[in-house]
Amino acid sequence: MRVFFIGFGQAGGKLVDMFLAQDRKLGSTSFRGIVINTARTDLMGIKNIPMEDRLLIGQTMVKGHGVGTDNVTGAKVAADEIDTIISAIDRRGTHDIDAFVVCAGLGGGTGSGGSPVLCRHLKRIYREPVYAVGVIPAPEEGRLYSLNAARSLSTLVNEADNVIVFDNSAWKNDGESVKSAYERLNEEIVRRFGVLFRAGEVSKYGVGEMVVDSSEIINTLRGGGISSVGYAISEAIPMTKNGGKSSSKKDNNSGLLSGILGKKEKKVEPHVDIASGEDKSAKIIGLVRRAMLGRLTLPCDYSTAERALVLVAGPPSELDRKGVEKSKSWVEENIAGVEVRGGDYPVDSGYVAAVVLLATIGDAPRIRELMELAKEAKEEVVRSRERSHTAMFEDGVDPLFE
Ligand SMILES: Nc1nc2c(ncn2[C@@H]2O[C@H](COP(=O)(O)OP(=O)(O)OP(=O)(O)O)[C@@H](O)[C@H]2O)c(=O)[nH]1
Ligand SMILES: [Mg+2]
Repeated sequence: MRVFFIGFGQAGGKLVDMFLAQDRKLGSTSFRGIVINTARTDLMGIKNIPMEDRLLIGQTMVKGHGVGTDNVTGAKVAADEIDTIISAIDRRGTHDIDAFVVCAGLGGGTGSGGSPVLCRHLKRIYREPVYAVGVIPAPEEGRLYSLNAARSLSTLVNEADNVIVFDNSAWKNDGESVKSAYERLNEEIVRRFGVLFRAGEVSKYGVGEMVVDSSEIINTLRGGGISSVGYAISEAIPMTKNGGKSSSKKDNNSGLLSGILGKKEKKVEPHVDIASGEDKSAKIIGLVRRAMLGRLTLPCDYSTAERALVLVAGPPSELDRKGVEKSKSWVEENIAGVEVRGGDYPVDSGYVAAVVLLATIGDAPRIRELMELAKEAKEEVVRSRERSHTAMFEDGVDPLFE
């Protein structure tokens, strides 16, 4: 899929920076993008995006210093400067893209407030679907972050065609602070979504036997709401004497796709056993199960997913049609809906990986928690308004007639 990424705020900007770095490393042109922020210094920290594609907004209001976790200001700045944002997107070129993906941390101010506004305008202006990749904060980041995320998310699900969520709290290790884990978390995000969004793009290592077209990703995400992604990777594939693993020809592109699946490609000793069809198939089914039952980007009850997409990436010699078909049936038996799409994606790697996109999920504990928190906060505001209203009446002042 050809994706136009927009990184909004600091987390969003860093993610898009990494998506584009990955694309460059692979020698691919599937991804392009711009980054937007209200903080000048954060934009300066971006490494892989040319200056003209880094947009500083809100200068008259916050003078390049960021909106300081105030997502109402974040939304206002985005709305006021939407024409500038759209011009920057058009300048980068949109005619050949399949989808927009807006990335943001939903707990702060700029990306949290700005991304729903941007999604609404993108949908109004372009025909391509608009997805959001939203990072939700860990509870330890504080109540304000959670409230911002709850508010942003409830708007975003109405404005974007689908919101794929990554939960920081599910991914940081015990004893590790969220901040110190950013780099690692971002790698996890970019690895999963990089493989997913890249599906259907023809690589020089061939077209899959069962190609996943971008329309299948789009149809999987069509139900809207919130989605989550699972991922699992195999052990290193033993190389066969006659080159059972993908060739390691030395040319300009050699190894460009290596590393895409996430493990350091290591040299494997030549091995005479060639995995039989049965073995390959069993391996694929095992990986897909691990992807779906293991840690998801947003921990959720997978049995409530309406649709799913199963993607198996690896060297062509390891991709097995029967394995993919059986995995799809297994996923179909385990989710609420019956629409399970899938296929393979040949890459030059010494590993096989499975990505499972669980789309339009019905229940996720952390989302429920965020929504309850937002509801409580709203009730508190109403109660405190009522209290001050009563107090004013007691003083003999009716604010309506003041
Ligand atoms: N996974 C991950 N989360 C991040 C990263 N940077 C920030 N966050 C989270 O994203 C949320 C929003 O933070 P930022 O992106 O810094 O906020 P912003 O959009 O720049 O907004 P302001 O700084 O308030 O103007 C918080 O919950 C952070 O924990 C990152 O690099 N990776
Ligand atoms: Mg910021």
